[in-house]
Amino acid sequence: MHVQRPFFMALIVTIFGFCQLSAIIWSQSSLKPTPLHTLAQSAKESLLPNGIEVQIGDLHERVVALRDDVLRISMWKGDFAPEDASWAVLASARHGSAPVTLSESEGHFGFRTSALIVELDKETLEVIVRDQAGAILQQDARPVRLDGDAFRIYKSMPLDEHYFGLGDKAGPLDRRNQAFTLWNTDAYRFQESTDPLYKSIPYFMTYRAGRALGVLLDNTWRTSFDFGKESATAYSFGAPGGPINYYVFYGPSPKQVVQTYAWLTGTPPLPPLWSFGFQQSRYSYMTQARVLEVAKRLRADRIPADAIYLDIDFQDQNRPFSVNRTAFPDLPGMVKQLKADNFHVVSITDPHIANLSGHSYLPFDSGIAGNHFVKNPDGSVYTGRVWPGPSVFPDFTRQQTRAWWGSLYRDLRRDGVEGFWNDMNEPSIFDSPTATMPENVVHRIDEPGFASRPASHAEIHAIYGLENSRATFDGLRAIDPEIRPFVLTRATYAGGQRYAATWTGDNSSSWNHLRLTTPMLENLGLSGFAFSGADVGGYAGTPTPELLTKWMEVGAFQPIYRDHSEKGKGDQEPWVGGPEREAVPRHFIETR
Ligand code: NBV
Repeated sequence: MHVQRPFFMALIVTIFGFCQLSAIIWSQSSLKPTPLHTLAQSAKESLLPNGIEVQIGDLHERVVALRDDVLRISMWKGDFAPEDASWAVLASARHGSAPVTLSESEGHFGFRTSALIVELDKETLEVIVRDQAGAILQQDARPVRLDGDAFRIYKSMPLDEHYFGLGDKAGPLDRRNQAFTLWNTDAYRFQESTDPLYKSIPYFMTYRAGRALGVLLDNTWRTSFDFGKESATAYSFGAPGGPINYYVFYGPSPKQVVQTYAWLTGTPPLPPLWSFGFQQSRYSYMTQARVLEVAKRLRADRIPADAIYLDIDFQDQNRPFSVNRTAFPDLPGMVKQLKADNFHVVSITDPHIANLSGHSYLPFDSGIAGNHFVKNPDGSVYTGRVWPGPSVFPDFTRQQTRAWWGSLYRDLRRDGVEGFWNDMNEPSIFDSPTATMPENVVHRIDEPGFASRPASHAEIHAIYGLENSRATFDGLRAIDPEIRPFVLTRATYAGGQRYAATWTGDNSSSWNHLRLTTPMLENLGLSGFAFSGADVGGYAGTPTPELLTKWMEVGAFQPIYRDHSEKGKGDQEPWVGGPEREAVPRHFIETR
């Protein structure tokens, strides 16, 4: 033993030195990437009914075929795969399974479906996806970069490949040469270069040589996507935490990719017919009399409008689910009168509930009684300042909380309000340095399919608006199973199209913003949100008569057609430019 120990020590030192030396050589060589494992470890393959799992050391990579043309790729360290749960991807899709034929070569494990060929590098775990004829559709550009909980996936970026999706990020239609962060943000007066914006839709489509491919990174943390800023030859996506879990799906047509994205994340419900009409809004029509006056003018001027909006000032001191009875003395009467004239009323219902104990404010009292609000790490209820002053925030990751939230719509529904607008649900918070909740605020997930567990706001932030709009949609259906709810949400995540339509937030009354509406709405459409709009005339500022007229024309051909503008600026209704100009929107609304 005495003789052997130094020998073993020397051997270990030699092996260690060799590994280090090879690591240095490998990392310096541009031809061969750094391997994910030491040389002593070799890859083990496990066969699955619909794919393969490969293990090197404690690193696992699993690639399975959910359909012939849909792959799910996941990677994790240690013995336990991440929880198979998703806010976005339907269980029916996640549990899909297509038959595969295994194939192995000297350097690769792999399999083929009737549509795709998959190869996994035995040393680096890099993935290559080919079509049936062997043409490369997607290829890792280097091994997945792992750094603590953070990860980044790099894919080769051919010179002639183009990228679409990620929801309504501003800028050109093609995402190439740009980088984006997904972190839902109240971006008042955003500009073409502003990022992040209101939504997180971690999905994009690649398009090259007539072939389209979809990629959905189902990770709710602060994900980021880089299409050529960091490198001219690789695009990448990653997150500071959460599961390494993405779906790759083949067209070849873009239309098939969008259809498959809908297979994965769901389709929008059929909206009520009236929501396709012209919608008139304003922050805010301050009184009942003003709402009726605007409606009367629309009819008198033969502007065929179908909806009229109540923004936050219809409420008592901006408190959600309350009504300012001085300004709106007879809300049900007003709604009835409007309805008789074929107007449908949409009201805002922000998620921040006024922190008002002892005021008989039902949303607060019942929310506290039901333990429905998100907590600080010390267990106290988290409070942040928004429109009503200090406010508390429903924990929409709990199914009971969503049901409670849904029940709050009973009174407005009884009063005849038909559409509901979920604004400020990034969530936007005024007195926070990050403009939202601290990342250590605690949610308590209680949701079928998920383990019941506490989750940090860092994990939940991206889905707060999604689950808010889901609670609204499901609540409206629970109150009245016969209606087709119209829910308009500002923040959302992939799959949010199942519950709500959306708009692009606080744009500006400028020609550039009018131009931006087209690529923003097209990319939203490619990202599952077929029913979306941008504030016609621009939200911030006052449009010139020329700009308003042109915007009314363009808006007529966009899915949601809503004229909306901010407080304290000039009027923006179709008649403000005088009778000659007003004839233009009338014509285009009629055409629509
Ligand atoms: O509720 C007021 C506004 C609303 O009109 C707008 O459409 C939202 O995007 N809301 C933002 C709150 C604050 C605006 C400065």
